[in-house]
Amino acid sequence: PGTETTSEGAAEATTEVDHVIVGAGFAGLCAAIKLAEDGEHDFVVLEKGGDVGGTWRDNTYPGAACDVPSQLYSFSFAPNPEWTSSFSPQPEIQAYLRRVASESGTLDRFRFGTRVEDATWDDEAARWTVRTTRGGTRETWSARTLVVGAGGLSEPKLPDIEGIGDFAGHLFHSARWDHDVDLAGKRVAVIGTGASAIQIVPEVQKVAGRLDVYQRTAPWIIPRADRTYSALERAALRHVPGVQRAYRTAVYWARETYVPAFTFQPGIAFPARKLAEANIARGIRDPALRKKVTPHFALGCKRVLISNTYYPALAADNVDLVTDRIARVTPTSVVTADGTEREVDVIIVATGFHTTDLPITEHLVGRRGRTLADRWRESGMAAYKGTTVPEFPNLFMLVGPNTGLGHSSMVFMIESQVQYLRQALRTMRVSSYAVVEPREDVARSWNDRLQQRMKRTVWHRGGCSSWYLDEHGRNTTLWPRTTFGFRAALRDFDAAAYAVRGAPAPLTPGT
Ligand code: N01
Repeated sequence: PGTETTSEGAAEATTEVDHVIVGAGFAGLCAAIKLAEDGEHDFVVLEKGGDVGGTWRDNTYPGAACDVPSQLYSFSFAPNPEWTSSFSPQPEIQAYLRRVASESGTLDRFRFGTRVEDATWDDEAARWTVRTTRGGTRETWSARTLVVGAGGLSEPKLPDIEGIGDFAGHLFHSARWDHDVDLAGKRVAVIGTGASAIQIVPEVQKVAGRLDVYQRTAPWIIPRADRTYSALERAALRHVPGVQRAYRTAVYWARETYVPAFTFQPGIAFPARKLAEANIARGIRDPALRKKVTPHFALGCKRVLISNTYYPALAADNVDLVTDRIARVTPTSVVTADGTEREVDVIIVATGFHTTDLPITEHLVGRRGRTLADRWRESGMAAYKGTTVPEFPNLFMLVGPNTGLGHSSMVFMIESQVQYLRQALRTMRVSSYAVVEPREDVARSWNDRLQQRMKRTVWHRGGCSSWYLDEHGRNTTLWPRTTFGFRAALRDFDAAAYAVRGAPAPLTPGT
């Protein structure tokens, strides 16, 4: 795509395109498909991995599956009659994304194996300069708009534990599973008890000789209402018009009822708490172990997890749930604060992701010459409508600040943001704007209102710490209202909230 130009004195060619999209997960793929649909064909998708899929390409751990119902976890414009169960396993989601990408006819604009080194706004040219490396080759792209769909849960966070770097056995993060390591009969440690760990533990328990699960905070876990679709159901989903949409709509509205229950009136979460307590009682007989896994914070404060197999796995003979703090790791063992040393062959760190300190923001340089990370270090992670940021013209962040969900599908949020992007591009085209940048005052009041609302939520008041909160205790990751509220807010591009600029004056010949 684009035009290749080599500017005088520049070391490498610059390819000009209208739009650069970063990332080929749900977000980047959605943006690519919708831009192409609007006739905006001059774009490139830069993806550091070798395939589409994002988080669903990277998280290949045993047991990986979605905890959002399948019918909701797909694009509204690309329903999937192939789902085999109500909660899809990772390979099905990855296959779905591959199919959607290949049928979209946009794959020729995807550059795999391409890492974005930095992206810098050139205010005079009103363009982003995006520098990349692909293998040993450097490439530079110049684009009017930059769409960042690099994911909010994509950069693994390793625990800061003394000696962990010296461990001589195998150690890997849940999102970078090492399939070459055979766990059969091994002594394995899993650090963490979040959404990833509770899917991993039952699978590892089946094969490991011994498994130590290191729990810092017990999570709330309700039963997983999963079931395989019957042949009749699958046939109906595939062939009877409207059935799939009816399933989707039913799940969607059921999920929206969680918003007031879990976020604003924790008391209403009482039945869910009872369900979670019954889940513990059903899975574990030993009163001491039951006590260890019973959480001490309001349900909903951290992500509510779903599993039918985690508690029975913890109760198995070859598993130990360790609640003492990890003091250090030696080349052969994990040592806890009480002085106990447990020898292990493999350590699996299921310790989550960089969420409020997204690494890509260190490499996005805005109009004032500072990085987005620097801006956010000063003001906290914040964007206007979760998508655009003052000082960073023509930048659209998909899955940006305060767009995460605890209750429903991120695909819905992504589609809402892509709708906003499309409307922005239409407005720019019709009104001949070269630059749109959200106004500081408008962005501030959007975020002030959001944070005011946040104070009433269980995420602030539920007595837990979680990746939802930044170091100042502000929730800068989740959306505190209904998803249809978000969609309504992003339906149209509100140009009045933006400082806009026309096309740059053509350069005087000879300059
Ligand atoms: O990560 P997490 P995750 N020493 O951050 C513990 C999505 N997701 O990968 O609770 C010891 O939730 C930490 O302890 P604590 C979903 O949105 C979805 O599991 O902080 N322990 C916690 O137990 C999810 O929320 C799906 O005290 C340490 C765990 O590690 C998000 O991804 C599946 C530690 C980290 O939990 C992240 O989930 C998987 C340390 N130094 C993920 N540092 C599905 O759709 C951290 N921990 C199914």
